[in-house]
Amino acid sequence: MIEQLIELEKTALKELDAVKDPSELEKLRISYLGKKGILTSLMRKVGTLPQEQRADAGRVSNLVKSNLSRRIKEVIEGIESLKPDQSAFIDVTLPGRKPLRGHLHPITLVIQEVCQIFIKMGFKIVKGPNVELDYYNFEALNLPKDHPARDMQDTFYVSDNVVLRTHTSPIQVRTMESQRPPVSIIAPGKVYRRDSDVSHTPMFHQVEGLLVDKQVSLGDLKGTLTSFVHQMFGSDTRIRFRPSFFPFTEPSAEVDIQCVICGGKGCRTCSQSGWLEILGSGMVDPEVYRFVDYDPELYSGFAFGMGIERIAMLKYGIDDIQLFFKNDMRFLKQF
Ligand code: 2NL
Repeated sequence: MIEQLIELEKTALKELDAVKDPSELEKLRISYLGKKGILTSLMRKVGTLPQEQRADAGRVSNLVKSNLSRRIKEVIEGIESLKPDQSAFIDVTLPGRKPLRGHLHPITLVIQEVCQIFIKMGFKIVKGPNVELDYYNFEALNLPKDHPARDMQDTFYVSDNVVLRTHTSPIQVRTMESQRPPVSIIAPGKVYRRDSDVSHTPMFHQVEGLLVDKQVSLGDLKGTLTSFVHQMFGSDTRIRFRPSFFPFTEPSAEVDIQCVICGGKGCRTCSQSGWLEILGSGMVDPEVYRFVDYDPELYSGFAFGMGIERIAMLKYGIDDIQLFFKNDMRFLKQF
């Protein structure tokens, strides 16, 4: 019996030394010290031994049991003391964490797309200040101080003579002021109007264009804008020029495209008309040339302007302008 116990202790200690994780250790503990464990069974037999062997066998078996229990406790502590260390190991074979990749805002994407079409036609991109002199925003565009189109309602005034630009036209006035024709420029950027409801935001984006040279005609305007519309909305998009009025162009025309939602049949988006207005345009009013010192007898030109949010909504079938300004990733992620 005693030899058996000593042998058992030897094997158990050896096995305990080889244990690597807590579940393996628990299995080993049960196999020796559990209710049906090897040591437990052996200890039960101590009582059946002859009187003279019983005391020694009892003492040795208790010793083996306490040795094994102590060793098991040590092994547990050993495994646990390894844990914090393990976090310091880096498995270099694991795949790396995918970095979150952002992308451009849909409005930026549409501005870039519009600009790219005009760049291919030879236009140059020009930028200008968002805070603008009244002179460049209104006066030089044939909008004198008492003109109804510069209604206080619509303009953010910084001071008497300074405004947040209500369109990007002042960029073009500044360009004409600083260079002689030929001029062919595209002016993209933020514009500001005191307007805020379901379909208006106080800041939105515009792209305007201007081309001035000798002998520029309404035909050039029509050809340029038709080409733009066909590249932007598809070459089979029907288009119409509808007479209109702007203080800085004469004659003026608004450009409509066949409704992209219903294909011209009439729906809610196009108010049953089958047409959607996408931009305003016209031949630059000779009055504007006076302010930039161009000779209206020598030069003529066309200009146009479009709201980018509107273009983006029509192109992508978005029915709520507020979505562009909420920064909801579920919306933005789609572009
Ligand atoms: C619209 C209409 C337009 C222009 C903008 C312009 C600029 C200069 C001279 C003459 Cl410097 N015109 N710009 C002309 C016609 C229409 O915009 O509906 N914009 C959203």
